[in-house]
Amino acid sequence: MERKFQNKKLSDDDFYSIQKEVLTQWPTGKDVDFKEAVEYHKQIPGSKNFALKLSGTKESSVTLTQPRAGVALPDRHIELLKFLETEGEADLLPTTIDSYTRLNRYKEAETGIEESKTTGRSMLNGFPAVNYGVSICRQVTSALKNPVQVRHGTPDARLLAEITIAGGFTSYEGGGISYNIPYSKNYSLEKTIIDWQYVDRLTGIYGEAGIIINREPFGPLTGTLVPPCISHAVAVIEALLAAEQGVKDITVGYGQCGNLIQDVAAIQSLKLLTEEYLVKFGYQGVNITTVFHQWMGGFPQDEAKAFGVISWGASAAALSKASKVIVKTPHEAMGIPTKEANAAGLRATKQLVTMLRDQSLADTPAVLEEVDIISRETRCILDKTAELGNDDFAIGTVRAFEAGVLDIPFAPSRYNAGKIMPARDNYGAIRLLDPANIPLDKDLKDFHKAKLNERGLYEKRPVSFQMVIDDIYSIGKGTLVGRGK
Ligand code: 8ZB
Repeated sequence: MERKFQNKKLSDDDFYSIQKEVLTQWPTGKDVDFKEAVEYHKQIPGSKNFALKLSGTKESSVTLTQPRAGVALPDRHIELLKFLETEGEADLLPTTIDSYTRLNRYKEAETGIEESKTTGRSMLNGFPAVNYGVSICRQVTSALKNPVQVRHGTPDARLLAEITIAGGFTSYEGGGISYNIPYSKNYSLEKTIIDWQYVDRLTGIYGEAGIIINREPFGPLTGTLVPPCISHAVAVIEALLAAEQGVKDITVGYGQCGNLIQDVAAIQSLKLLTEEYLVKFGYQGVNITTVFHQWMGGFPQDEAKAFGVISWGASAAALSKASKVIVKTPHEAMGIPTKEANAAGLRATKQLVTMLRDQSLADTPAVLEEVDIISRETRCILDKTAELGNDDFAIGTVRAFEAGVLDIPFAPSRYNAGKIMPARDNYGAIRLLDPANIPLDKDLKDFHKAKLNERGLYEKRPVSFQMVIDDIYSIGKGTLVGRGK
């Protein structure tokens, strides 16, 4: 079966013929029964539905907290999530999937499970949901009070989606761009877009059966000096691709840059731009919420300093009025956190999002100015992408990456140009030192140049790649702008 590569809703024939193949990729696939899964979801209380809980934030204006967490064995995993719910006061829960599963290497995941049983500690860096199958996933999701989301980084996430959604998860992270370009070297973009069309269509089919499943493109991309316009363009495109497949509830994301004005403006513009482009391309009735990721770059080793970084992220998340915040832990520089460290990061964050709930920076002139800048930049990229694809965003995206019109900094993929150079301006906002082929208008290019020149003058050194290097390591060393020696 050869389907044309385009941004078009999968036909039932296409979907079900792919499904046959997907569900035989690993033995647990045969336990997926869509009709039975819909009945199962119908008895899950609304308080445990991800989309419903997120939408509740629209009235309350409090940003919900969510950790990352996943271990190899189901009992331990449930214990961990319960701990984060009670001791960490987490509003939303994750299940972070292990790296073997993310690469569809289920045999090795099986070995990891066995080794975890014999050693008594987790030998996988997440929960291998495919190996466990539908009924163990249901043990996890039913053991908790709050909604649970699958968080991973899987280029081909079709079987994982089938199993976990049937397993009672009500939200699924990822997308054909955001789980490819930042994560893989050789995975074709066309292939990952096709495979994520399947995941989105599956979500759409659940929706048509009355079960609303939240979808979340991965906002931070490489987490390394990503200018908001780039991550926004990817988020909007993935929202458009999802909407075409019938997805009705989408959370668009953004990773903290560190400059408060830019961060608040980024979340505001992200929501507005997503809604603008959905309407512009004919998608009605899609509910949009936002997620703010606490600092995704290098962290200080010192736990007290790490709490400083976490709390600044919590503050920016709260002041931006993001619907939810993904929380880091004081063990970030070391690796996978203990459950205690994870809960501590959550509680520090909870303190700030509740303390700051009544403050807003929405109408601050500097924020409004930055909203305007980010929106204009993002539209330049999106409109060029649409043009390259004759208004088809699947085709346009592949062409835009080929042309460097979409270019993600520091991504390993050979499908990414890797030509742009981001750096902080004198106030720590992320700008483009070299926009390469990002199609910004001349006045926007001049704006970036002026911002970098201002920093160069202040630091009495030329604007150069050395600034980029200094900025990558700065937060770990206690500053935001890497001022050099
Ligand atoms: C792209 C996301 C990276 C972040 C955290 C890392 C890092 C990964 C787990 C986890 C808790 C896990 N992360 N796997 N945190 N439990 N199994 O995701 O530390 O912050």
